[in-house]
Amino acid sequence: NISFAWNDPFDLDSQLSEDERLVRDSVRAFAQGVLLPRVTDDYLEERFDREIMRQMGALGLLGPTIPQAYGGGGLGYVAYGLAAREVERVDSGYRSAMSVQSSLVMHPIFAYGDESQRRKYLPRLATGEWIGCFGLTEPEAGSDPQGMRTQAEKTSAGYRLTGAKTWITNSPLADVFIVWAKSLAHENAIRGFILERGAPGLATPAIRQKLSLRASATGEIIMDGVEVPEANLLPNASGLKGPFGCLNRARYGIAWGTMGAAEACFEAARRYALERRQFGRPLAANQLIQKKLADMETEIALGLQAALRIGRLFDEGRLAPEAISLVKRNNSGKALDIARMARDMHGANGVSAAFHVMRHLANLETVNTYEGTHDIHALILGRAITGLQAFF
Ligand code: TGC
Ligand code: FAD
Repeated sequence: NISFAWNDPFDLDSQLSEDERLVRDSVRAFAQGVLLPRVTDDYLEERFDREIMRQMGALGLLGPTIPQAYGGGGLGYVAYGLAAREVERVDSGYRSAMSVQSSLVMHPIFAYGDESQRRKYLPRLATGEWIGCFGLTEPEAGSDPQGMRTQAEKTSAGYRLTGAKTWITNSPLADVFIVWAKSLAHENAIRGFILERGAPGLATPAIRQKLSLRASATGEIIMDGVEVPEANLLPNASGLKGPFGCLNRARYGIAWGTMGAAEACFEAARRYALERRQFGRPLAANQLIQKKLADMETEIALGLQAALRIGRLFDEGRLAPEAISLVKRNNSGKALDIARMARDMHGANGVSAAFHVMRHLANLETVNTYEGTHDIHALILGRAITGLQAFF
């Protein structure tokens, strides 16, 4: 008799290697033991504690796919995805901090930087001693980063950067800034620069009163003629494919992470429906409730299989960016639907921070928007399907 596991219907577990299971289990223990007990306070107080980065660093969660020679974990993309799933099971904001550091800061330094940049920045980013951020979005350029206004002018010693980035994860506490700017000396091509806190003309005001991702710090990067030495230009990337190469990795992590948040909501809704009684029986005994649980389980099972599949393709070097768009878009949207359903099934308790589901719901609104909105990924896929550009 073949048994069915409601929380692992396709036996994902057996599709993982021993090492991958080990990563999953150790990150789960950290997330449940260290992050979960503090998340409600962090969220309500709109706080991100840099100690969390050191703890993640100690566990090998920062730069897990970067070679060990630079302080990274030397792991594959499936292991990275499993870690994102476990961290986001607790909160999308904590996963954001990890994704930005790993995919959007360490990756470009590793992939586009020279050896001295790698040696200088990667080890301290890997331990969490330094925190990094990634500045692409601007007040007038979100979905269309080609429209950015930030400019780099050539000087005798390097470049002078002027412009503003906004909605930047980690910026208020970052030590290291990967900033993308149009470089006049390179025919106005988009180039990446490494900035450091303390540079004259650099300011990082926090964006307050977010109703989403409150356990993650978000801010601006204001550059008023910031001098950047030549040695801090990323030499090996030019054009939008530089930042997009980083986004591919972060979007991939989101494909897994959102399923962690969805699983947390599904499991909370199941537990609540079994415990809560109305009309003389558990909520879970009602057909409408069971259908919602079945829908949630189905989308999570399919979403996890898709995430695993693109992870394997990534590790084999065969993953097209459009496939990442497909799964980032689907899993973010489905996780948002699942969180909304779970909130509803908790009745009034669902709006309380103590039950976690509304926090996930509010977070997933951001996740559905950043790293390319749900509709922008539809347009990326639409272009791949039809060969026709529908952005403009
Ligand atoms: P397009 O003409 O499509 O491409 C320009 C150049 O880039 C190349 N390229 C890619 N390369 C690698 N990976 C990808 N995914 C790539 N997509 C495009 C492309 O081949 C081309 O290269 P070349 O050599 O010909 O120059 O550019 P477009 O301007 O038409 O792009 C349109 C669009 C909408 C697809 C793109 O702009 C887009 O994806 N917009 C969304 C913007 C976005 O995702 N922003 C994210 C900001 S960072 C963030 O949100 C972090 S949140 C972090 C957290 O807290 O977790
Ligand atoms: P817009 O581009 O103005 O889009 C608004 C709406 O219009 C969306 O629904 C969009 O889908 C739609 N739309 C836009 N263009 C089209 C079109 N051609 N056709 C049809 N519909 C269209 N950015 C960074 O660079 N680094 C970060 O670390 C970072 N962290 C973030 C953290 C948080 C909490 C948030 C909320 C955002 C963060 N972002 C970051 C910014 C994020 O990437 C952008 O918000 C996102 O790319 C969308 O840009 P926008 O907000 O300007 O929306």
